Amino acid sequence: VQKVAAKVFEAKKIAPKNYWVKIAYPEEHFEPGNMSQILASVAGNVFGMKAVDSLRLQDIQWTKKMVKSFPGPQFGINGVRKIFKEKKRPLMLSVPKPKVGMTTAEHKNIGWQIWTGGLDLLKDDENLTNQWFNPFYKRVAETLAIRDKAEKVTGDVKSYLINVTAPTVQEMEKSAKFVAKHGGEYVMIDICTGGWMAVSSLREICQDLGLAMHAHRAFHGSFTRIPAHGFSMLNLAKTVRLLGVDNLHIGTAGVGKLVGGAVEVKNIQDQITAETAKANSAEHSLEQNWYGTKPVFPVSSGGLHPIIVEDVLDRMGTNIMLQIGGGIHGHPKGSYAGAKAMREAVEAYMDGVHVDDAAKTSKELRQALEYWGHTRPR
Ligand code: RUB
Ligand code: CA
Repeated sequence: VQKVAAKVFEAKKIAPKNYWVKIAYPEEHFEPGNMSQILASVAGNVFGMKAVDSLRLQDIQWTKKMVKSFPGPQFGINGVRKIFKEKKRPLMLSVPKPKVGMTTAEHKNIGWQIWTGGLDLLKDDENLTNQWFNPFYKRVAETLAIRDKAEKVTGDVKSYLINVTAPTVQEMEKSAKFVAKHGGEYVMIDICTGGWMAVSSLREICQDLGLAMHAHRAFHGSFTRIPAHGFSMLNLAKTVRLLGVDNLHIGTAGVGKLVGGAVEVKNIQDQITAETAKANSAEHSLEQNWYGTKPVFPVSSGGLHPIIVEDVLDRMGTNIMLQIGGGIHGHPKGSYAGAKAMREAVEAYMDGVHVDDAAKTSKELRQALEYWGHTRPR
């Protein structure tokens, strides 16, 4: 018992009943490679104790042995860039909107428009899995067939982030195998509602099938968002880097519609991409040596449109993925024009051209500028 007990080694009082506390655990406390066991321990019952009014787990500094007990991403940023033969610019993805309710024919038609309009990836949304109006197997087979055509027409690599989140791991495995059999390169999983065991299991399945993994974080706001309570987004990001997802949504650094300001999001970006991430006192995060774990591709998404893409790239740099849903399909001339506008906004940024100037020579970008201006969502 003594051997596996935890120790408080620092407690800083910041208000009468308010402390920042650091706690060390011996490695023997844990089952290496079992995230569900580890988090049941360090982020478990303590959150429900009557004696605790509120509690925030801000960061976990993982030891070498623990880091090495997880696979980390199979592809990482460079591996994903290799798939697309694209070394520099942000990769671009789009979720069809409305996100549920379209038939398979409608859904794949949106795919065709955004691929031929210049985007790299079509993406399922978090709550589209296997519903009657757009069943999984039909959607995968038909959409990947259209994808192949879009590749022929454009001469570029195109892919599809297919949501394999399922009721059981067995079902998820069946889905992933079907994706691989039909020539897909990617699957997507809802990491929070799916759970750590599902993410770990899918990582193993993807290793066997050679598929990359996209992580959607819907539900995270229920435990990350209140500053004085819960499990931070930083923790979530580090957890899934260990588990081995290749892409993760981390926010728009304050530009888009969802929570996560510039300081927080930049710190998370650093933590999921660095070889050794520095401590950040403003964010109360610790140094983390990743011992060779591959970096995760940060995905910026939520309430973006082509005209404000440059604001995101100014804040996060160009080594990211950009997802735009409503800001493409809501373009006054439709999804194809929206995709063109987004592609042109990104190309302009890469050439150092301001989006307002680029709009003078691009019809689709001009229409986007007239429609949205530089407005950011609340
Ligand atoms: C984006 C969307 C995604 C969110 C997820 O659509 O629906 O689910 O971005 O949030 P749109 P996050 O581009 O129309 O806003 O990326 O913060 O995890
Ligand atoms: Ca969504």
